[in-house]
Amino acid sequence: MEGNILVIGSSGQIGSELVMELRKSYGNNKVIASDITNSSYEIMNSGPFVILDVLNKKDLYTIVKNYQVSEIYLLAAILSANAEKNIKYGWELNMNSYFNILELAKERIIKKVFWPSSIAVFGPNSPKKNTGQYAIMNPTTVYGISKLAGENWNEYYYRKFKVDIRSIRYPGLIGWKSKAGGGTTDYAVDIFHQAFTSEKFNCFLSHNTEIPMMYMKDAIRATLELMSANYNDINIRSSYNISGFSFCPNDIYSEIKKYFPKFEICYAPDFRDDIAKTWPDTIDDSEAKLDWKWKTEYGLKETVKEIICNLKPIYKTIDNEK
Ligand code: NAD
Ligand code: AKB
Repeated sequence: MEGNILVIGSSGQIGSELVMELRKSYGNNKVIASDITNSSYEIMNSGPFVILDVLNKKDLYTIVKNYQVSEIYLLAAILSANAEKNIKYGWELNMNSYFNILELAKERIIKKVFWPSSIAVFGPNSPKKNTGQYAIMNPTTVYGISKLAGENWNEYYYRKFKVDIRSIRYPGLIGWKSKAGGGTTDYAVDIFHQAFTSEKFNCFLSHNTEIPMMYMKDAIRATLELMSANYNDINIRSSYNISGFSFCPNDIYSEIKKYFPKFEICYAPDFRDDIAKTWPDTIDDSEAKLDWKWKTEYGLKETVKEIICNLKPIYKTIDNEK
């Protein structure tokens, strides 16, 4: 690769894992991590890291120029539940940040863009089962509206300015490297930490609210595969559906309970349950399979096992330090 890669939002759930995988593939010094807050020790000590507010266009242009950036992964955003609490800022961050990047690409200062969309683009009128790539999309949240608008801008900038934009509609992602906050699907991340630290988990979704989800490792692999796919194989520029596995809170709780027999759950559904109920139960990802040979590897059982395995030594060290 001629230039370098800039990841914006490297301290978040996806950024924490994506930066390290990109550094493995392209070399530590070729991947510049950035966020408004410090990233993990691992990220900050294995390659370049800069503090960057993506809404500050001048700083963004300076960093792109100084580090000879040719590819940007834009991960900075406010997730669904938090955006509902501050709709103006939700729109401003999720949209204006993206225009700053799209303009850089239009001016040919950068060559390639990754921008993540979400299953939040779907809404109450979308089919619930096997929701297809081109299903009706009528999102009810400011987050979903911003993602759908972003998808339309992807198409526009690709068609009008030939910008090489690639995008995935991620399902809810479950990782173990960073804690979650601000999303509707975040309960499925938090439940693991509660299993280690407390005997009870208060779930903000109903026991039977089903949502499409995916293990973070699969999501990172999908991102790298899409970004390295041949230009001519990418037939969808808005954003690709991808599917992992679907479950409701009771399913993941039952799987975790196998490892923590005393672990209890109680349900107190709030506004996030209303949001989740407008999203699909399951996703059809035929186009991703066809165009860039996408294939999920992890199911619920394997995900739970691997996350518990990874968190065990971390919580053991914390316990020993107490
Ligand atoms: P996150 O909330 O964990 O991380 C976002 C990061 O952006 C944070 O580290 C935050 O400090 C940073 N940030 C916020 N404002 C910023 C600014 N002005 N400038 C620079 N950085 C800023 O989010 P995530 O889960 O890592 O998600 C990343 C992207 O993927 C988002 O666009 C999100 O909508 C999308 N996505 C995530 C999921 C999921 O389940 N995690 C699912 C679908 C789509
Ligand atoms: C959220 O819950 O907001 C995200 C998403 C599915 O986009 N995890």
